[in-house]
Amino acid sequence: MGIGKTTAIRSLCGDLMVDCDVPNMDPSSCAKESTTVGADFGVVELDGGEQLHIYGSPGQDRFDFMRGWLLSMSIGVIVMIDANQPDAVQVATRYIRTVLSVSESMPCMLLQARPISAEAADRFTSAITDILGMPVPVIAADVREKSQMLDALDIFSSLLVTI
Ligand SMILES: Nc1nc2c(ncn2[C@@H]2O[C@H](COP(=O)(O)OP(=O)(O)O)[C@@H](O)[C@H]2O)c(=O)[nH]1
Ligand SMILES: [Mg+2]
Repeated sequence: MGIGKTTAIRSLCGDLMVDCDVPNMDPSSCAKESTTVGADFGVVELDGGEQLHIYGSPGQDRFDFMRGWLLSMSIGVIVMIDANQPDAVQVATRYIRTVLSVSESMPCMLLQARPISAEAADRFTSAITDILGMPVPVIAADVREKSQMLDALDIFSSLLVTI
């Protein structure tokens, strides 16, 4: 909660998005006024007239069923993470394993959504690669900045065309 899913989709899609935010009733877990309780949804118009549909799945365990449903119809997944958090490696690998359990060939990318030092970013990426036994693309972006999110989406799109 609070990593920036809704902000990221709003940056990318502007008015072409629907958010599912409601007041946060669990301020002890996260001091945030609102939280996502459904799948945020937005549309990005791609060059060439195609559309990319983006869904933001809530992260909390009680929304496992929704993640499963969204994954079943996804062509790729971006896992957003704050790599400064002490449990970031465990959390990220758990989400990636969930994605790969649905489809071993699902394009998957990690998005570092909070500023992090180059050393910490390297440590994070190495730890993920060691645990999963495979490299996972990791990029950093400020979700509030449209241009950075478009660059991130560009890199992600290049993973999609390899499937
Ligand atoms: N200070 C700071 N705030 C950020 C950064 N990235 C995102 N935010 C803020 O974090 C909050 C994320 O909220 P939201 O998008 O609703 O998160 P969600 O629960 O994952 O949908 C927003 O208020 C963003 O403006 C960052 O790099 N620095
Ligand atoms: Mg949200």
